[in-house]
Amino acid sequence: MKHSTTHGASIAALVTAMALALGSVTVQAASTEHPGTGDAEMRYKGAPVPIKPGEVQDVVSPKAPPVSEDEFAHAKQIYFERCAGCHGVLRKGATGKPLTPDITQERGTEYLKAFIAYGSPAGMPNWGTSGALTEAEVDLMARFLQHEPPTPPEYGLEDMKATWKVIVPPDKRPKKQENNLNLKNIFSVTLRDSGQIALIDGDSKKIVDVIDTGYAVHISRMSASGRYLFVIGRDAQINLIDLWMKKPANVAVIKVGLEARSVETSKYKGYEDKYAIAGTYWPPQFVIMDGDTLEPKKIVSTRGMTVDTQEYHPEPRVAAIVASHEHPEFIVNVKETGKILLVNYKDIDNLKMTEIGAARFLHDGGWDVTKRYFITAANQSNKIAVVDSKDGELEALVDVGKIPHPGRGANFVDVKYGPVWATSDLGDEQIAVIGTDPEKHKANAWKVVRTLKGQGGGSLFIKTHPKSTNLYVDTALNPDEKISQSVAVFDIKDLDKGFEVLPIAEWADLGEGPKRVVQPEFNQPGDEVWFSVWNGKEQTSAIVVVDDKTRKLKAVIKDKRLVTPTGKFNVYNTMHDVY
Ligand code: DHE
Repeated sequence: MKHSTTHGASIAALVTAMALALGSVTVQAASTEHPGTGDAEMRYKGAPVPIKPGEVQDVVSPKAPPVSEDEFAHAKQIYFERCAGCHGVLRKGATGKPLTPDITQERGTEYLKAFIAYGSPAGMPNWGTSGALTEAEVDLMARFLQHEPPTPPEYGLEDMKATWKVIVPPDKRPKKQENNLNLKNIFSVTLRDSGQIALIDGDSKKIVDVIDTGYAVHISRMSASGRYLFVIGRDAQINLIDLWMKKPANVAVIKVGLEARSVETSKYKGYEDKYAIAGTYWPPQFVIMDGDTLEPKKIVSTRGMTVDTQEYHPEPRVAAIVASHEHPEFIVNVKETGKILLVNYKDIDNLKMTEIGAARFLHDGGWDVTKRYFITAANQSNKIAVVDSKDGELEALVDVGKIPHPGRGANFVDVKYGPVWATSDLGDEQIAVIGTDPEKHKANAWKVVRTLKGQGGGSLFIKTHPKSTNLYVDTALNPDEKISQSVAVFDIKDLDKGFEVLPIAEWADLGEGPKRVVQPEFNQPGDEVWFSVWNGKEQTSAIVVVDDKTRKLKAVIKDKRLVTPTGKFNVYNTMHDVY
């Protein structure tokens, strides 16, 4: 995108004034495309929302400037593609500022036009001067934003059931594993832009199968027994894949909303494979389903009051969900309200829920090594929340660097401080190492015992394995190609030594493209670590396998079918929460 050099002094002053008026957000390494917003954050949050403009109901506000029917349709499209990821579908504000009509009507059309066109140092992209929106579109958006936000439809049991399909009923499925695969070492690989997953054999590194799933697949999770694989797309489609079949395939499918990111299955003793749960971004709710058919059983809304100001939020999205090992419970992160719900599935008709107040913008997280404590990022609050899943209470809120983003985090034993869990950050180069053993290392528990310095900001995932002495940190969204295309590896036995850089994308030898290196994932024996080299849809991507002991290249998996690989989920490690 080009940058305009024609900012008039008066416009610049206006933009600065507007930035102050609308409040300010944390400023990281400023992007050249979008002044004020870190490149990494822009790339991460700016993804289109998969809600179709035709699905939402228009609400015209008499006090707002006129917008024709055609214009409304166009504005909705732009809003869902460009704005909703940050400002929220209902414009109540998420990582971007609130844009409800009470605020926008007061500002008026000219003010909003300048804001949209030029952006702000507080984080708003310069949609007009970058050429992303035309002058007419900027004018349209300035008028559109003064109307009530169009509301996408709700999505209840009937809607879910209308999409639900049991392709192979449980009684027609195999009674035992009917293939010769070493299932424990299979990887389910997200093929983000082809709406598929690839099953890759960790032993032979061969693609076993490519299976159609939802749009822009996000994550895979395993049932407790290791038989069923659950895959969820951004479009809230869940695919249930039976790994016991001669050729693993979809056995059930359902759409649980309009937009989603998380799925999990019951893991408590006696409930293995019994239930599944999925959380949606829209509508803001979660649904408990049968584990072997995906039949939706119970839907619970997450709308409610925020943890701090205790104001109503109409759109608190469901982020990470984990299955408790201490009780028959799911642990559900509610992003905008900053609450963590312990949802007891023992009796779903008389559902018991414990609401734990943590901090706003809960995102991703994972278990400590004992699987008693759930450790999760409240990313825009720059905090890590710790939940004691045994006693059902908040154990600690720990201050860390800018926008922590652990994935599921990394557990290891620090030579000086005992058992620890670590997260890297999206917004800076820090890696926070947090003590996790309140029994034998009480003084260190839930404190940042060390802060390591990685290659830079833009980190999404960090990983190690109980058998490894290496800690891998990606920097997939760093604006510097050298950094986004490589990973840092620390020696757990000597963290003070600093890191070594592994040039993963260079090893893949792919030719053109962004080639972001993302999400380290170990194989089942814990002697190899796999990285995705995430290229454009039309470009060649790959998976690079590194020998963990020697840190040397072991294999490059290249195949026409590997379109935009991102997340990789080893069956055994995902089943047993090993990370
Ligand atoms: Fe993710 C996990 C949400 C962008 C790859 N992502 C998650 C989880 C959430 C989430 C809530 C935790 C699920 C759980 O544990 O139950 N991700 C979001 C977003 O809202 C966001 C910021 C924007 C969007 O439009 O989706 C987003 N995520 C991305 C990407 O751009 C990534 C890098 C590439 C991609 O595939 O889209 C990406 N997210 C991942 C991966 C995980 C994930 C690989 C699982 C990591 C793990 O090890 O468990």
